Amino acid sequence: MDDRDYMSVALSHAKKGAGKVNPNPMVGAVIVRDGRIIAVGHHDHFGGWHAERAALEAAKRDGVDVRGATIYVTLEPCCHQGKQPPCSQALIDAGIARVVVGSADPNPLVAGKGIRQLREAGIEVTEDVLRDECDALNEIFMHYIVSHKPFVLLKYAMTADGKIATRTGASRWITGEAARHRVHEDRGRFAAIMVGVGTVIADDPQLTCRLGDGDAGDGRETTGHNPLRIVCDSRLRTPLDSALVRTAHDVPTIIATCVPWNEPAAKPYADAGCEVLTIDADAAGHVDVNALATVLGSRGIDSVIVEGGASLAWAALRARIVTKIDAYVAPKIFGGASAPTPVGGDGVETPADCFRLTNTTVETLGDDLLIEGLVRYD
Ligand code: AOF
Ligand code: ZN
Repeated sequence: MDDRDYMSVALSHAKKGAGKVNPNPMVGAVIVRDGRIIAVGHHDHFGGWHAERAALEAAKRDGVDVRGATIYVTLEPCCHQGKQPPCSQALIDAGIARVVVGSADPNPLVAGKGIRQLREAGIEVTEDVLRDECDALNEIFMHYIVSHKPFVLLKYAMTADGKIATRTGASRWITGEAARHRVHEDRGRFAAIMVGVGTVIADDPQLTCRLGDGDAGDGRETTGHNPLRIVCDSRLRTPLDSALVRTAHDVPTIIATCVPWNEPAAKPYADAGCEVLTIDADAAGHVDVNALATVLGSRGIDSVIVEGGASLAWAALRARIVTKIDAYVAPKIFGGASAPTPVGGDGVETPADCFRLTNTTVETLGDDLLIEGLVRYD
């Protein structure tokens, strides 16, 4: 086992915090001495012990001595007093001899100071081990901690001829099991999921995280962390008997609307357990999604999946709030001049006006393809 192998173990522990630590990062730690892993830890939930502390406590519990040992941490140890005491000091006090770090922490309260403090105390520090993997795991944290705006993932599933439904509006299912499993995994790690009211009316989705075999919207037990559900509904057209409203007492649900929250029309939604969040209208009279993203960010919502439909996708792109796009492509053709496509609105005028993706990757999931890319605004 070399440094990369131990960091890889630390990464696997970090992932246990998925969906529970937001808006904090997922962090894992592994303590090694004489080529043996003597303790492991991870940041388990928001406000809980940091990974380093969890590993040190595990060692203490098992009666193992960590003096002179090496610790592998997926993120630079913090050096500030937050909800938890600084990890850098804890490592110094514990007599750790070497610290191996994956990602640098862009949090302005840390940003290199954690590592400097360790070095000043005479601890050997190795940086950037599996840096790309560690950075990728915390793409949400890295974005949110500096921008204070949620990381927005625009996700859609379409046929090879670019349709998200048939001409009759039927869309279940376009992609197969493996692709749908990935979508539910994302729902488990993102803080919120957003749809337009048109999607609620057309599909009556549940928008919960169901990591079972398939999800037919059949009310099967949910598993995993359910994201906060948000409907962009400028005029309060969400059906009161929709699955979202009916389950709002169990799964947090926001209706973002231009209707004032204290209007009589808003009351039945509030009575059903929804939060009616009034947001100014944009130029087209819809909920201003940029203003909405700012409000969500200020509430600690670090990540949102935009899951349909076409007008919301366009509004989010035009407002420049989309960070990343996940385009699932199924090897099928629906055809139909009126069958809907993923991004609606007015669209751009010339090819040169397009939204471009960078850092693109293509993955095969069962019979389907997943094309991923970051949106470049310039
Ligand atoms: C670490 N190890 O496991 C985590 C770190 O409010 P607090 O005390 O939980 O601090 C949160 C900040 O600490 C967070 O923004 C990030 O910079 C860092 N998270 N650091 O050394 C950990 N979760
Ligand atoms: Zn810490």
